[in-house]
Amino acid sequence: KKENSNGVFCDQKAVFGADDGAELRRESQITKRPPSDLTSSEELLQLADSLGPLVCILKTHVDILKDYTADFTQKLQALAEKHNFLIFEDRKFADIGNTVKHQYDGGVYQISSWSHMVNAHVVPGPGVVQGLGAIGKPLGRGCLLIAQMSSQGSLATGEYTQAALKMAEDHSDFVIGFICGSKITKRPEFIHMTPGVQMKAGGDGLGQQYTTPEEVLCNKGSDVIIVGRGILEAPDRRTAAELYRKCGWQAYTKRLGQSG
Ligand code: UP6
Repeated sequence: KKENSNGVFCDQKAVFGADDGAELRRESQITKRPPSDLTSSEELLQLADSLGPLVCILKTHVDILKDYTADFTQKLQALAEKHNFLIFEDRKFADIGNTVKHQYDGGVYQISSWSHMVNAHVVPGPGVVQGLGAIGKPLGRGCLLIAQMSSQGSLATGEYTQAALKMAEDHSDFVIGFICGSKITKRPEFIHMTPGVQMKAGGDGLGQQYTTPEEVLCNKGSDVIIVGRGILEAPDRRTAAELYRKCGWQAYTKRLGQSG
């Protein structure tokens, strides 16, 4: 188990950590690196190899790759093995059970064959989890339910979030946790993973809202931070990933200290 098992992800992107974000912010003011959307398989594989030792999970959006081939997922699996991280395809399934079964298992990407975990919206009702589970359970895969979203004006709040929790409890043989902004249940079998994380709170002009690792892991009680552009747009992605990893771990252990 890695030190950062509470920690930082990649989003076709990557993961990092530091004592505080000041150094990174200073650097990014000096070096204006053009943002990369990581639509190249080769670049993503290079990033996975470089940041693999620093992340517990690598989150992908396979459908934005412009040059996807089945070879890519084989190489990604080999890197996951080499660096001991899990693969999470952020597909956000949201259809009836029968359709998501096909989307998960078939098509061009055959996601169930290489991604250790996927996620789903709960808006269709329990059929979405049952459909995904029919494919994923025999393969030992896991599913995260989207209980809350980081974007401004999200409708996934209140009763909707509670319905996601209930759906998870009813399908705990396949649902392993939540995408959420804060801890929504004390049940230890569910993991909480939070996107919308950067060293400085703010937004991206398209509705994304950022919170800091300290706030997410220490104050909001989440277990894992999901970091995309905080790493991808940094002047040095490895340094940034290490910064997030370290900050995340410190915030997590601080919370454990407080609760213990
Ligand atoms: N994501 C969110 N918010 C959610 C759910 N998922 O941002 O509520 C995903 C996005 C993106 C990543 O699809 O892949 O997390 C966040 O990237 P960023 O750090 O570059 O904003």
